[in-house]
Amino acid sequence: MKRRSQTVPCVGSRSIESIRDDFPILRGETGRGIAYLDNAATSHKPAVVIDAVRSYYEEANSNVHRAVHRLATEATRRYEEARKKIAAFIGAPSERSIVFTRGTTESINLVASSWGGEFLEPGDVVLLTEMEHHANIIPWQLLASRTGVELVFLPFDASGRLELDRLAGLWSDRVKLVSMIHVSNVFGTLNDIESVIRFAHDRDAPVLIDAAQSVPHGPIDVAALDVDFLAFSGHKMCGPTGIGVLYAKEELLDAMPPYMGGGEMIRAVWLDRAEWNDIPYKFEAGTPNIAGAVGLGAAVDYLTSIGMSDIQAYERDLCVYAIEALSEIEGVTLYGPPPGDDREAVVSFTVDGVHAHDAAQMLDREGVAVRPGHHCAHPLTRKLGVPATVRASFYLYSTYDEIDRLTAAIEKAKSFFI
Ligand code: C6P
Repeated sequence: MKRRSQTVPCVGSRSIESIRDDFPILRGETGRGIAYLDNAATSHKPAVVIDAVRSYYEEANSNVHRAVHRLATEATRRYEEARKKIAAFIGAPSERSIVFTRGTTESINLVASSWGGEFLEPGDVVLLTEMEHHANIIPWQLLASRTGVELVFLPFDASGRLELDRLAGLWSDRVKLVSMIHVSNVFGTLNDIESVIRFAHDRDAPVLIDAAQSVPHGPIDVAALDVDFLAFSGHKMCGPTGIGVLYAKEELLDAMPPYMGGGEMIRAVWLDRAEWNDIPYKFEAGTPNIAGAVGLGAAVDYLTSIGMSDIQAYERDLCVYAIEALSEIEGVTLYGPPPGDDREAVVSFTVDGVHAHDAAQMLDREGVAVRPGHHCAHPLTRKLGVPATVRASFYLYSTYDEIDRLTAAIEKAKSFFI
């Protein structure tokens, strides 16, 4: 019998059963039939989020910041209310620092294109790591090919941890920005961004954090971190798809040129020139994803009501249980650090003699949803020397029973293929 740290699993004061009841997809046939362990790809949505989106369309549908009629006023109120909630959720000193984007990918592209395009020169260096998601590689490659900026990569070691002791050796006064992942979407490693931010700031370089896999799963305080840019996605934290956030220090946003042009981002336009709107609107050209922002505001309320520290603690318990259970299966190789304070609940593994895609297909037949592949982190999996891994990732509604279903399904897949 494997260890379960709680007999009646709870997140804070809420039982998992009652939390699962908050999510319509988990209540019915789908929820009972499918052990959804693909939360790093996207999370399920609680009824309060679905209701907030529906209520917006049913009671307040209109465009924002434009008309004076009462629907437009109400739509604007809900949209801006969501911005305030998100600022409070991440400890931002002001909602002026919160730019709504489509997600982490767009947030990083915005910084690379606008800040990078304006402030970086040929020969300047952007320091990344080898465990980045493509969303934090490609925008910089595109910038490098346009401007002659160079990219330098901090390596990770065999345990899936960054080799932070090599940071000083890779540093030069040409490094003008560090852009790095907070929690690896393949290894689950929780990187020590506090040290990196201190190190970079001591050398006058700002830091961008890809927080796609951290903001949904634990507390974060951008002011305490003194981070310069932080990017995350709504859909991984109980919010709708197509909405995300770029947090940036106000002085950086003020100094940056617009990323896209169009309505909303201007104060005045002449035929030959224009003046930009204040931040954050300067970066929100066109009609925004109003319903998405409202839904994300509701998601933030929901997560806050459960408690981010409690969510993190519960997920870490699940992670310990999953890693223990998986490591008992012969032929399973696990990647990433052992459970601990620098490890979140994303577990990647391979099964000897079974391709990750075949394993994931077999698991699906058993009602277990995982993700196989390179997880949009090609350089990482290439360095591991595997074409693909199977990844199980957890959230606040995941259960020990789902992990038992995962291990049973792996045993079945092994007996089918080997
Ligand atoms: N990772 C995964 O299955 P978007 O697609 O913009 O919402 O998020 C991109 C992104 C950026 N950084 C990290 C660390 C991520 O994990 C992701 C999304 C998903 O791992 C889909 S590829």
